[in-house]
Amino acid sequence: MKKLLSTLMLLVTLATQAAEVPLLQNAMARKTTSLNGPWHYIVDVQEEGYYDYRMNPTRWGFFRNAKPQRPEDLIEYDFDKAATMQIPGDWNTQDERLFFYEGTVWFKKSFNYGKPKGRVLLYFGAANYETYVWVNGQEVCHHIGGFTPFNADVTDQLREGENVVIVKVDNKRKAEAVPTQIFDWWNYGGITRDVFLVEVPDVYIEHFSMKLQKADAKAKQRDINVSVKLNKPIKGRILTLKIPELKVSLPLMTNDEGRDVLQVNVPAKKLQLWSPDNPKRYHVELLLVDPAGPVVSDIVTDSIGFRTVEARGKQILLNGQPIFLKGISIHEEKAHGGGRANSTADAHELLSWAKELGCNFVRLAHYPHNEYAVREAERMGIMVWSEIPCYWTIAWKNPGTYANAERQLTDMIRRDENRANIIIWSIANETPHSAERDNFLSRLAHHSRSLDTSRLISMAMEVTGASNYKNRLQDNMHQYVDVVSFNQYIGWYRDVNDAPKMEWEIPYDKPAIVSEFGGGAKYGLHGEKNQRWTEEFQENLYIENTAMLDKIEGLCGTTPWILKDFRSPRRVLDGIQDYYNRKGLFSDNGEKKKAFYVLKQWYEKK
Ligand code: GCB
Repeated sequence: MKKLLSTLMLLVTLATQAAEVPLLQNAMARKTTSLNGPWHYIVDVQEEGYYDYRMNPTRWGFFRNAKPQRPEDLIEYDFDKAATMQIPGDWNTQDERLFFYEGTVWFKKSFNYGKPKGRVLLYFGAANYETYVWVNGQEVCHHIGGFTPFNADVTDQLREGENVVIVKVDNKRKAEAVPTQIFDWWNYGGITRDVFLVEVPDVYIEHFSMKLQKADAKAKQRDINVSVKLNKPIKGRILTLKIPELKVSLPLMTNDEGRDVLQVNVPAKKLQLWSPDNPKRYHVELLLVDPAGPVVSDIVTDSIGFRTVEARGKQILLNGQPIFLKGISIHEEKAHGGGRANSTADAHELLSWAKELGCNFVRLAHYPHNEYAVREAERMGIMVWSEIPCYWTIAWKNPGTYANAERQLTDMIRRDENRANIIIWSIANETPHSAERDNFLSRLAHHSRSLDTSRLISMAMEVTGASNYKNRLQDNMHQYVDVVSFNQYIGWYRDVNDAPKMEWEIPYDKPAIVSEFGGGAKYGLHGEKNQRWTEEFQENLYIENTAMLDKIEGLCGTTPWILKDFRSPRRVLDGIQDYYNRKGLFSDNGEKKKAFYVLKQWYEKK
């Protein structure tokens, strides 16, 4: 009897339990209902709404439910009387009390919804860092990681008419988190990217990828590998792939895992390849046919570019041709002032500055940027290095930390797998050497390759100097990456007069990227070239560094640090930094510093 009761209870829970489901790729291209706009919020420093006064999670955590079970729960809070902030958006720049805040904020959004035909997923572009979501009082997901999307199936929780979503977001820094406690950027909290509902049929296309196979220049035919996955392991479902401009229309049929693969052959002459000079993308449609009749039950469309990228010896080849990556590093911060960037317009402004600088490449540091930014870069012909926040001193020995990093890597790849402009997945930045770190990062490199072999793997390493002026790049991780990249700060954390004497040895037959160099300057501050913080100091640092880089054998690209001054709590120098890292070539208000022109001229010659 007891067993029966507990089984029944389990069934009841399962029937109503919503959960995070695998990421829906290209969710924006489907039927969506935006939940962006004003959300009520309550700042909850001691997490009163989640724990009781003994720090036990409360069963009825009263903030969880907009219509609490017990009326007395309403006594000490009222979302509807609380202020609102714009979502998407960080809380730090929307409420001055929250500028430095790290902790929990509760959000509430009410909305009307009609009866959906199929399933409904609640999709978050990102929320930093740990998020719990309740729909009409029921928990629908718990997500960790501040820069990747997640979605939950909320079909059974939605009702016709008024609905309520409650979200708890906590951006406390933690030793075992990814990133860990110390990092050089602002810990913007909140629901920082779009939120929307997506309607999908019961059986839908969860994910598909299209990748151009490498071929030699004389090949008459080019092959595109297509792979499709449904949300359910259903065998025998028919799909049609169409690329109208190439007159491609081909069938696929799922296996018992709900997957299929296909090779599309296109005459080489007909296929325009994506490149910075010609960022060609093709309209692609993938249709799922209803088994009951010739009706399309699901459709996904996208604009997809085709290119190859490979490392050969010390060169990087794009579409078979050697290319120098004229790059710049970028943080995901709005072009004017601070705050998280989260729209195509934000991305366009930053990327236009990069173009003006003569860039064909950007390092989107130090975490996956929003999808609009990657897509806008693709449209503008800018190649991308995309990375996960395994930054500095991660808890290498902690299995949970590894699982977290792997999950972020997976979701970054899954979201952007069809973006031709992403040529590098980066797995880490400036990580101190140890056996545990090598184990952690090599597993990540293997994982990345198991998901995607159509891109290069790299990570920003550190150079270990062999003697005072002789620098040797020595890192066990060289064997797991395709491109060896390293950061160096000659002229900033070391005397600029050392630059001409520096020798660089990269003892690996792999392409090398200098993934950071630079120094700080306060826009408008002028003086001698040896006077720190002046524009002239930074200008001279760029002159000396670019001359030094010209002597590095096998250098195939660089992403100086950084496009624009960005907020960082580590940068406390009054009157100069004022909580901004000042290494930007643009000020935080978009004014160009003198060093901008040095780099621009250098890139013109590359
Ligand atoms: C680095 C880090 C970067 C910092 C930069 C700096 O090496 O990778 O995140 O912001 O140095 O300004 O010190």
